[in-house]
Amino acid sequence: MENVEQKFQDSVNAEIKIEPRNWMPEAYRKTLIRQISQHAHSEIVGMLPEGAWITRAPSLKRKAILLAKVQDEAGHGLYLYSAAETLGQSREQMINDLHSGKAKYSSIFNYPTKSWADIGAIGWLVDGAAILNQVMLCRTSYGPYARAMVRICKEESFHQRQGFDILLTLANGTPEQKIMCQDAINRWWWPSLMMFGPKDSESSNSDQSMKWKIKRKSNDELRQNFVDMCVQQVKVLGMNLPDPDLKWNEAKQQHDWGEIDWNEFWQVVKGNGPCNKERLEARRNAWDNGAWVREAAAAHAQKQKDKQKQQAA
Ligand code: BYC
Repeated sequence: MENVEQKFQDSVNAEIKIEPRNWMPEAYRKTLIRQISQHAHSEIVGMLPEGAWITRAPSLKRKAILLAKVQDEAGHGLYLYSAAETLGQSREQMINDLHSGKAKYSSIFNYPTKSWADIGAIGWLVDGAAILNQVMLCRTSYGPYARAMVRICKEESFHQRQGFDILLTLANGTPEQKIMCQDAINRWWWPSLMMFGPKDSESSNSDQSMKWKIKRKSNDELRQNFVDMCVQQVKVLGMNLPDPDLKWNEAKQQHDWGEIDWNEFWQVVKGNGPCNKERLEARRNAWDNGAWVREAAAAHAQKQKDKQKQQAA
């Protein structure tokens, strides 16, 4: 046993991708199923806050772009569920775990989208945070997850730019539009920092995930990269980040920033955020209302199979 485990770790250390047919420690399989399925759930639940603005987008062009973006998120969810299935977890089990509240999804999607500017802030900040985290995952040690992330990252880059473009338009607009823009940045800034997960010192999975090269950069490292990036980009918007403690640290060559409200983060993760109940209810309803589609697809597949059998006979 020790031998196979050592061989596995040697492959990981040598940057050889682990594939579904390869031996892997049970705990590696489990942590991947946990992370990939939670990632998939985040993509699917993440369609809801933005989906709420498809009917209210300010122009036909903005509506078409938003529609495409939300459809992209559905696609990301599907690639990720497929990647998790290669580890032996059924799609049904993953969905059940989401609906029962057993599986987590990103805390960020439990906040409401109150104005059109929120769609810009989600694109710029939420997709921006997601990209930093996901670019690292393109090199994650499990082959199917890494390959899914390559395509996802390309699409996320477009998402981030469309969000920034929405905010830039508002930032150059009327006084009311400028206020809307700043208000959305104020509300989405801190929850975006929370997306990277707890501080490294509180991150229960990080040590092992770094050893297995599932994670390549720690939660705090990525959060730092994000803050440094946003400080530059917000200048282009002519807006402010809502943190009086944000300042350049010459010695570190990085920015320092204020304390995240970790109590809020854990409350949201535990199901007590502003929209947790609404989000899960929407997902459960979508699943129930889509039952006839799944039944029809299964009946069609069976019919095709029977036809092929008849032809072969
Ligand atoms: N929210 O030990 P840690 C998108 C949990 S979607 C909720 O650091 P890990 C998009 C964590 O699961 C992008 N829970 O964990 C879609 C763990 O609990 P469990 C979503 C969180 O896994 C639509 C516990 O806290 N991205 O881009 O090493 C529209 C301790 O944490 C959160 C991904 O899913 C959180 N924010 O690191 C627009 C990326 N943070 O599971 C955009 C893939 C932590 O032990 N995931 N927890 O019960 C990852 O990279 C890692 O799982 C994380 C956390 C960095 C998130």
